[in-house]
Amino acid sequence: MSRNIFDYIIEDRLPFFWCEGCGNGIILKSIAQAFADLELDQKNIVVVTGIGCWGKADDYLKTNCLHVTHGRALAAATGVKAVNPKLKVVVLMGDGDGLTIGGNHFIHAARRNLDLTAIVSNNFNYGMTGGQYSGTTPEDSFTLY
Ligand SMILES: Cc1ncc(C[n+]2csc(CCOP(=O)(O)OP(=O)(O)O)c2C)c(N)n1
Repeated sequence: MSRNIFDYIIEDRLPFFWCEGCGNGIILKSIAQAFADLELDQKNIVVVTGIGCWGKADDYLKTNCLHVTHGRALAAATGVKAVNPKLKVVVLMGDGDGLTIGGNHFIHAARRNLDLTAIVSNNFNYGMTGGQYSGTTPEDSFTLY
């Protein structure tokens, strides 16, 4: 059966709430396209999100979703995968979420190597709270904060 992005994205919720020029919508569309290409059943996908602009991605998805505390998405996803390894567990994190406040969980998730799919939307700053520096902000650069 051929699938398309609207098997995974809730069309009624469009447009996305992200700001004009933000790449998050393009990333989410690409993820939905990947789900379609792999012909994944929505029931077998669990998308785990943290907090932040990118953490809102689950608002638009028809898959199972788990929206958890800032920096802890990989920890929650580890629990989901440990209980049911057959699930396709996809973890969506901002750079602040995944690599800064969540930096330790990132290291331990890599060490455990449980076959989670971790996707970091790296906008090089803490977007939702106004542009504070994150762990990926390039040295000597300025954000709008
Ligand atoms: C424990 C905790 N600390 C701080 C916050 C405040 N907070 C909410 S979103 C956010 C920044 C998110 O930035 P990032 O993860 O890079 O995602 P983006 O918004 O850029 O997509 C912060 C610091 C929070 N919600 N919880």
